[in-house]
Amino acid sequence: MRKLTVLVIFFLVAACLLCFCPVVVTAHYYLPHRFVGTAKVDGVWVPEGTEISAWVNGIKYAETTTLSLPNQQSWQFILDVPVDDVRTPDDVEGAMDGEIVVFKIKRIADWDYMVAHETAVFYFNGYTLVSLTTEVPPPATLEGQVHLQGRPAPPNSRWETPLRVTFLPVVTTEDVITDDEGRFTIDNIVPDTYNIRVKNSHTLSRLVTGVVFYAGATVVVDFGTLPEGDGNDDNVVDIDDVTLLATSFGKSSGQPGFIDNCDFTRDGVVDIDDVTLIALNFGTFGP
Ligand SMILES: [Ca+2]
Ligand SMILES: [Ca+2]
Ligand SMILES: [Ca+2]
Repeated sequence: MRKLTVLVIFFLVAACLLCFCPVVVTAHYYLPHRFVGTAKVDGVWVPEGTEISAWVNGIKYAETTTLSLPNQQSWQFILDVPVDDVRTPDDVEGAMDGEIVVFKIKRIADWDYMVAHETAVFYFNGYTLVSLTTEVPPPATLEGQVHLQGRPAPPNSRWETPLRVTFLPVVTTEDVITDDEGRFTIDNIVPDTYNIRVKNSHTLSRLVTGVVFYAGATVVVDFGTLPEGDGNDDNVVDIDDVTLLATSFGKSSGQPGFIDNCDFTRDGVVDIDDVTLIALNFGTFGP
């Protein structure tokens, strides 16, 4: 009888261990690793709200924004990087032991990621203190070129044209004036890849996509010919532009009723040459 009791207790204990041990081990194994740290750009602590992220094998696993740093001894951010679930070999839910964690710092003002010099080795559970540092990359330069209709061959002062240059997808705009050959320069561009649109107030726009600006480099972009005739500046050449031009037809600069934005040829008079340009581009629109 006593033997039986001992056996029953033994089996009960064994059953309990079998039931609970895997759960305990599993729960422990899948705890993320916590990175606690500070970040400096060009030797200066990053401001509150700076985005910090943790990447493994090119995948972002954690992201946060920095807190203010009341004193320079404390931490600014916490990143919890998840661990991969070994029970799902076809899916990657996080990092594996021994993999390298790369940290990126994203400045709010200019939307670019900067890779920190420091990396860390991932292991499940636990935490690691990191002090991230990086430098702002040197800016890039755009040397742009547009071609214009209805002017004498360049160089000519009638090629000096105001342009609005828009960098996408995050919209920033620059207003420039081309030289007498339709060229312009924009400095201090944050290195990144952009779609760039140029427009003059009486032409359709032109768009060049996927322009890559490397740090410190100058990129030359020819935007092609800007089609004239958009007198009302809505990026379409249509009947509204014809109507607008008609009210100004035959008028010269300085005369009542002269509409400067309908003088597409920039010769100081709205006449048949401007009508010819509307006719040339009628029914088209800009990107
Ligand atoms: Ca997995
Ligand atoms: Ca128009
Ligand atoms: Ca004209």
